[in-house]
Amino acid sequence: MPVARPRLYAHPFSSYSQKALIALYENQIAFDYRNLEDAQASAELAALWPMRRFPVLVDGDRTVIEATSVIEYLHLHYPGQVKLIPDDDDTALEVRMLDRFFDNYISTPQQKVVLDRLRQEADRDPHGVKEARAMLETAYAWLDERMATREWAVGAAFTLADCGAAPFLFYADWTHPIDARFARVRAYRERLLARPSFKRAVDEARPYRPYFPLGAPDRD
Ligand SMILES: N[C@@H](CCC(=O)N[C@@H](CS)C(=O)NCC(=O)O)C(=O)O
Repeated sequence: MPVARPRLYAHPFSSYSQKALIALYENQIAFDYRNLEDAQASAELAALWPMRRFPVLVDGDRTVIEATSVIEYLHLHYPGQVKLIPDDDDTALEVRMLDRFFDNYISTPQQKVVLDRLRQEADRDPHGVKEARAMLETAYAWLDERMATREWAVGAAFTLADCGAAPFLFYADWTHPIDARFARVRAYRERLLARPSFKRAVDEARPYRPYFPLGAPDRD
C-alpha cells in the first residue's frame, strides 16, 4: 500500500511557497509537490481555499493554509533534526515574533511595490508605494541593529523566522535594494542564500525569473 504523503500546493517562484519549502527541505520531509504552474493543480487549490493564496498543505483530511501554519504543522506532525520552533517557550515566542516581523514589515511592503506594477497605469497607487518603500527602509534599519549580535534571526539556530526571512529579503533586495549601510542585513541575506534548503528553492525558481514584474537583476 502506498504511504500517503502531504501535498503542498505551491509555485517555485513564490516567496511564501519558498518559506514552506525551506521547512520541508530542512528536514527532508517527503511530499507531493502540486506545482501551480499546472492548471489541474490550480483548479484543486481553488477548490480547497477560496482565497487561492498559496502555499496550502493537505495532509489526509487536514488542510493547512498560511505558510507559518504549514511550518507549525510540519513541526508537530513531521518532526526532524532541525527544530524550526525551539523547545524553549520563551525562545519560541521570539521566533514567532520575528516571523511576524518578516511577514508584515518586509514581505507586505515588498509585495505592495511589485503588485502595484502589475496594475493598469490609472489604477496605480504611488503614495502607497512610497509608504511601502519607507517601511522597507525602516525595517532594514531595525534588522541591521538586531543582526549585530546574531547569526540567524533569533540567534545561533536556524528557525521558522529564517524560513520567511530568506525569500522575503531575497525579493526585497530586488525590489528596494538593501543599501550598503545595512551591511549586517546584506551579510544575513548572503548567509541565507548559502543555506542548502534555500539555495535549492532559489535554484528551482530560476526558470521563472522572467515573471518578476520589475525585471529580475542578473545576480543571486
Ligand atoms: N498570508 C499568506 C500569504 C500568501 C501569499 O500572498 N502568497 C502569494 C504568492 S507569494 C499568492 O498567493 N499570490 C496569489 C494571489 O494573491 O492571488 C501566507 O502567509 O501564506
